[in-house]
Amino acid sequence: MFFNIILASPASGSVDLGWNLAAMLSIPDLIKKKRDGEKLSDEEIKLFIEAVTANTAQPCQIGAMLMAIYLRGMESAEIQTLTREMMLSGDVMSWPNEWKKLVVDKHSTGGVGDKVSLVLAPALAACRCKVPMISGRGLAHTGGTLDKLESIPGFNIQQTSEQIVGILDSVGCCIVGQTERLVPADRVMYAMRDATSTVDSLPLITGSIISKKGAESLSALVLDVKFGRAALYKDLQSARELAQLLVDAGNGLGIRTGAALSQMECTIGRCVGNSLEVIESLETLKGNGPDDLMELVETLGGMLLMMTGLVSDLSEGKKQISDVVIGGAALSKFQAMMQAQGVASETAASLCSAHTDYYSILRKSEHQMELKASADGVVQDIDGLILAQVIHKLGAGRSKAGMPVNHSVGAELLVSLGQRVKKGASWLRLHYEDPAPSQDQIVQLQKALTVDHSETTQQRQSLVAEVLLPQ
Ligand code: IUR
Repeated sequence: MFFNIILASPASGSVDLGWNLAAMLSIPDLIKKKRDGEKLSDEEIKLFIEAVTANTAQPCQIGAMLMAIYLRGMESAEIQTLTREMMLSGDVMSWPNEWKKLVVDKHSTGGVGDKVSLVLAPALAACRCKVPMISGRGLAHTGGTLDKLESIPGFNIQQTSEQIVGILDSVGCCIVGQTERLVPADRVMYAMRDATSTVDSLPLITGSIISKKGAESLSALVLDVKFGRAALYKDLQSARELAQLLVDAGNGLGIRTGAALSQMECTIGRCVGNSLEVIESLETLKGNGPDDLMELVETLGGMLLMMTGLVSDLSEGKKQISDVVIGGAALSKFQAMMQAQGVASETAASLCSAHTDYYSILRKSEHQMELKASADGVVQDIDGLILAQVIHKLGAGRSKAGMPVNHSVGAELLVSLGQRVKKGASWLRLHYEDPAPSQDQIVQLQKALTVDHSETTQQRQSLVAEVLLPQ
């Protein structure tokens, strides 16, 4: 089966802005207007995004406008227009009619040990959804889904639009990198945000994230907005504010959009690091997943099933997702997706078999080291930010775009929150190569574990604090 994929709506064509506006407005005028705290009109935002895309705006002008937006903010109508114009700066995908209600995706604002996509995409495909998941690489201390998948030999994250349609038709899900032609305005603006200290601007984050989801022509989108010490936003209130903006912008583009606010203090699951997270994802797809990871997968998946109308309430949606994971249907989809994205069929089959020797396929680090608990007691806290920062420096992450990562570097938690431990018991297995961890890094890691002398063990807290669903 072959489909017409792209509805090209590039911004390169000339746009009729009306003679008076086009004649009167220049980029410095627009910058001045925003600099002085005024609202930009739809035409003015369109003009600016077109100039960014066509490369007619100078880098200093783009930087100045980004800073003006950062300092002055944008009203909800401006954010809506910014998002739409960014989306229209490149290709917008289109899907066969019969998929119209079923095309879904998820976006997370970045976590530690966040391997949700690897389980969620095939689980949704097993529930009849079409999931063209466009993912990213690691940012700062947070890992990237594409880096994780590339630890599987042969996995090709670069697929053309035609190939994406083919994989969705035959398998139902794919996890790929952004293509060159999708939202080119974001590519320019994102790089400049990094260089101008304007990354953490709510309107710019919203435009960047939702424009890319809009270009996927989704029917439904769920956002996993994290809060806590290892998240972009540290407190629930600011995460809620971002979530509401993202939900409004998504719904404004006609995508049924919901959000979950989830805690990001420790790690999601027990493993952090690329190959280790692939192993934990495969174990989850074989029914042996940690409770916190399953909770996120079920909640985000259940919300999407509800938003597509495939189920009528959230609990039914969560149950369907849980059933396809526990029953193995999601694992079969993951195997088929690996094969469709370039992994040899024997490799994909072996990774998905019941008793896999994972390290016969995935690279194991040359060295492992176990860290020991320094006191008897109950595990009260494990600081996910410290774990992420140390393994990032040991090579699991990159300090500059384009640098390679060491897929074998990572950490495995050997204890859970609320568990009783004995002094001297191993609590963390560190996987490393070159560089080896310094004494200072070991001291840092030891500070990540808090054990106290209370007698009682505590129940695991739910990760999902709140859910926002469209009306
Ligand atoms: N991811 C994006 O796609 N855009 C952003 O602005 C951020 C993360 I922050």
